[in-house]
Amino acid sequence: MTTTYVQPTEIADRVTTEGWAIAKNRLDADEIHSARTLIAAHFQAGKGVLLNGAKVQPAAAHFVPGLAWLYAHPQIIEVARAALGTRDIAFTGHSDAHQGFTLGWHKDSGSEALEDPLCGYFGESPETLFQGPPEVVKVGIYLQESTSINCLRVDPGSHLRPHLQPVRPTEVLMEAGDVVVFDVRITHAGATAPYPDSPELDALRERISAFVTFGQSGERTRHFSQANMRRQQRQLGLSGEAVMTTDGGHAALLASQDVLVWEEN
Ligand SMILES: O=C(O)CCC(=O)C(=O)O
Repeated sequence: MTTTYVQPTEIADRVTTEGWAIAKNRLDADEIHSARTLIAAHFQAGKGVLLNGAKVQPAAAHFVPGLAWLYAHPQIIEVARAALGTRDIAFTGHSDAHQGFTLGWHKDSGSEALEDPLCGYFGESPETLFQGPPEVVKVGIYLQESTSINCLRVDPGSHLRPHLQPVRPTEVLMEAGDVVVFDVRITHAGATAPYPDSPELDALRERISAFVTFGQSGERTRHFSQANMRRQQRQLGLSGEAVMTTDGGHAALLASQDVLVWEEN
């Protein structure tokens, strides 16, 4: 299945029905270069955590020096607002940076398949969670061209069903500078790890991406945000206070664009 692009005005419709959409040309070449350089330098310095051989920085807006702007970029906020169909949005506190990351099919809402009957971060039953338009969306910023080897995969429509078995696996093929926005309930997967000495491994090691999650301001998003922040803190081995006192500057940038910042409340 091939990837299709949508106009900005179609983003809300597409995310509501299919669970995901691509927004073209949101970052310029200098911004992509800066973000790649800052994330690569951070991991090169031995920072972040190792996850299945990949380098991961949870709460990257706080912890990757100089990168806060990316998570509060006006174009990223515009895409989140378009997907959520409202200006009244909140930053959930989730911001990741990845290098060399691979991950199988999963949902960012948590799921029954992860032995969580209340579907993870929302604390709701599947009967209520997998209904209705998106309330929490993740923006994926891939800092290189996305190809069949290194791309995100999504299962369109799976934000409205609890099970994890993909029905229509679809490659998300993008240019650097495009961003993808998806409902956190959608079933998705990262790049697939090839066999040990595959020539594709080099491309995967150079795969650098960033993710940030916003929701409609409201109780469901707040619940997601609190549970998700607890997970980030566990990954970091930090207490809540330690995360909140490290200020990357993103909170001020977000607040200046009228985005609510839960972690400050
Ligand atoms: O690496 C990717 O393309 C996907 C990452 C992902 O699925 C996640 O962070 O939840």
